[in-house]
Amino acid sequence: MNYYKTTKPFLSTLLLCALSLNTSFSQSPKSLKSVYQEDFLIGTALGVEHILEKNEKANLLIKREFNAITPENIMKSQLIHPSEKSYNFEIADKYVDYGYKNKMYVVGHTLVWHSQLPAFVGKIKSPDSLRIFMTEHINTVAGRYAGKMNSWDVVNEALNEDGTLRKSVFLNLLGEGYIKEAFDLAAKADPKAALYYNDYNIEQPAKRKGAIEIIKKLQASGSKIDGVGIQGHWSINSLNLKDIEESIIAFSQLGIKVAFTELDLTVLPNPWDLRGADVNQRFAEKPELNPYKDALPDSVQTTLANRYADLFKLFLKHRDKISRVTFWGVDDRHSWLNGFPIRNRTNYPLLFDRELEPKKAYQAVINLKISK
Ligand code: 9MR
Repeated sequence: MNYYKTTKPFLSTLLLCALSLNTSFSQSPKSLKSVYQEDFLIGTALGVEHILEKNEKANLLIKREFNAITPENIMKSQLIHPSEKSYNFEIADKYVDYGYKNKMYVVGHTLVWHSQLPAFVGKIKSPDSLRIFMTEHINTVAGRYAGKMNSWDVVNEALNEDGTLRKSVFLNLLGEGYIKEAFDLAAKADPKAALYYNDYNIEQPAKRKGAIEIIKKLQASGSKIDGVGIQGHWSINSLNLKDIEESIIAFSQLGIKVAFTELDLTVLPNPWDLRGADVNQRFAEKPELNPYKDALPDSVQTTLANRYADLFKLFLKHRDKISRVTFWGVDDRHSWLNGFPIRNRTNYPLLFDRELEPKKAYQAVINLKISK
């Protein structure tokens, strides 16, 4: 007797049952990238372990759920350009190959950022030397991946909270024209990549105004800018949908795309009303500030799911203006929010848990598309 013939109907029925239940990740027929296919790209930030495909479960998850990737750290100048004449392209090359091989939208992060600079830049005191660094850096890094990189975060976090320009080494030595210089260098080094200005809290009115000024000045001077990245490091307790919606509209009225480039929602208390992602802000560890050390209570799990559903409803409403929504990490274990702004906490900001299983928030985001 033919085993395949006799067992096939039974197996198909079993499979159909499993698919219709749709409760477990391994059986789920849907994925984030497939349900949002007509709306916008769905991305994730990759660490070295993901790029090197160290964990098979994570690797399968990334390939199944996401169609865009951002390197969480390895393209920052401190790592990719550690000393004046030396570059470290090993992992960055693998990152770009990973995206290319898996037909993903590949983002470069980031060319000009005041943070995570190589030590030698800290010693630079003259505008000429800094200009040489910035020019060589952009030419070499963006030039190397030209034609393979879909998009670059050209300038990252150039603004203060009040919308004025941050007094970074770039502003101090080169003046505000450094932003235009950076965009023009990037456009020349990689004419095909979409060029973005990326920052946190720019959905908030004062900082948004600063971002709009940057974008308008670039446009008025004939520079290429294709989009703005609202990072999206937010909290389940203070998500401001009104600010976010007004920003999507205001930025897209400038004729550019809006991306949510580093989305995560902290569930932990922030008694100092700290918002955003200034990596220099750190606070002391205290047990009461780490309330979900062992597990996340169901009620908070539900709040997280509801907040993600609220956000994605808004994103869908403005799908014509949004190019991409990228989560800042693959799963809760991987998230930078376990160590910021207080070290050694247990946070739960993403859609996949520490075992790489989908959370209620994942299902909430998927359901927005399949329950219609
Ligand atoms: O998630 C990143 C973390 O691992 C790094 O230690 C940190 C400093 O380089 O940067 C984090 O990513 C930041 C991103 O590059 C820019 N926006 C804020 C992000 C969170 O700090």
